[in-house]
Amino acid sequence: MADLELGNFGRDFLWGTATASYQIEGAVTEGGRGVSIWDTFSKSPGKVTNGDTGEMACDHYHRYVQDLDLLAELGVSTYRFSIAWPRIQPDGSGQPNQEGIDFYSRLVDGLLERNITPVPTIYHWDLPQSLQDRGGWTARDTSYRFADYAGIVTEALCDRVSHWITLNEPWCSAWLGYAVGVHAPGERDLNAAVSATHHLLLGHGLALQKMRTVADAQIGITLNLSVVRPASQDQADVDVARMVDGNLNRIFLDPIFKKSYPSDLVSHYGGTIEEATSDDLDIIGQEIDFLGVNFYFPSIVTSRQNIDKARANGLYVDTSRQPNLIDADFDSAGVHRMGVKRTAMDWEIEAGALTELLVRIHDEYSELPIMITENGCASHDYVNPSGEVLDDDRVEYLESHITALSNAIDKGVDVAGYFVWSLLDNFEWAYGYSRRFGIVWVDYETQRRIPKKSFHRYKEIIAASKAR
Ligand code: IFM
Repeated sequence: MADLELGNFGRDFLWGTATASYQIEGAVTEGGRGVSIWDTFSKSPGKVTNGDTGEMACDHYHRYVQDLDLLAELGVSTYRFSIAWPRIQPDGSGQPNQEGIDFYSRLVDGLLERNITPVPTIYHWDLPQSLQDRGGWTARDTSYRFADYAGIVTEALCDRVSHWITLNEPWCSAWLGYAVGVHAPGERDLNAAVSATHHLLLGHGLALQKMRTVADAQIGITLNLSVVRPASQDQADVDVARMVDGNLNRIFLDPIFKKSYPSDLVSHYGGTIEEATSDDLDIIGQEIDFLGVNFYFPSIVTSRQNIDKARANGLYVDTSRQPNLIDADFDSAGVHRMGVKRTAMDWEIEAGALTELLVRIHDEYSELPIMITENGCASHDYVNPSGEVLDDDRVEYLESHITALSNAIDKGVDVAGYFVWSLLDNFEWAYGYSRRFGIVWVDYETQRRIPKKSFHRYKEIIAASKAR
């Protein structure tokens, strides 16, 4: 394997991996944990491939010591995990459940004993069901409940935790959860998604306020962002790409960095966004210490009226499924370029898009440090007769994206860390266990872990970077 050019990564660069509570912990009825929206959703027939649920997942709740040892063997300097809200407040409010706090406290101690910096995400989608029963993220009250919960976990762990992430990918919570309906709670209502977007952002801001009074720490938010390109220079395609970009990127970046919602989206959506007061926007736009970016793939979109033209231009447009609510609203469709490799999620691979995205954030929004809090790919992995998982395509994916990061640093972007998604194969939401993102194979029958080739390659990269 060729050596990567790692000269751009400083000595204190944070090399890590990431996971999330519902995707790995299992033990959903243990330790006083309450019910989350993902427990409910995954048990509803037809929502998750093969009827999979997170009930057992990787059994990390019981096997976390073994998983911490894997991290130590990998040589990471940091680990991003998430805290399950229903373990801390089973019903989403009130007194904390000590057993839940103790679990994360043990996890943090175990990381520190291995010289690994813990980076907890406070919310990675497991909303207590009781709060969903009162409207979930469409209810303003949920933002205040979230801030209380964030205050509780910060107070409990701030003596040992220096880096925090408030929310993971609020776009997915709001738009996949309340508009497209493929994530919990499974609603299909554009207005609900708009309202959830604002309340998630408000919750982030209120949590920041509370956390600042408790801890002197580095606090950020993680967004799933991408470059959105029109399939052609036809005005209809350009207009559609602008709206899709607004829905994915600007609707979060503008309030966080400019204390306003983009005017085109305000006039398109109206509703809760239109009513957002300047007080709300001041809360949302408070200073953060770093921006977390999750990057997987670039997006290329066409106006539906141009689908035939896109096909004639050699692009692939899948029209076998009904357009989801977002596509229907913008009259858009996603396209694929022929000859561009795709992952097992059907996501196009283009590492250069990561450089482009980071330079855009730097030029248009902020020069704050950026952490790539997730990047990785699902592959068609298997254990070969020698007991190995030779995931060469994942190795290639990771190498090319690390190179893309180095290129972004060359162009002046302050990149502070990189977290591979994911340490372990795990519960991939609506896809259940049918998609594997881990650099460690998990045999779900036996819970045996097998480090894949990508684990060994990432270990080499980290060691080489640290040795410079
Ligand atoms: O598994 C998810 C993760 O929970 C959030 N970001 C994207 C990953 C891959 O789909």
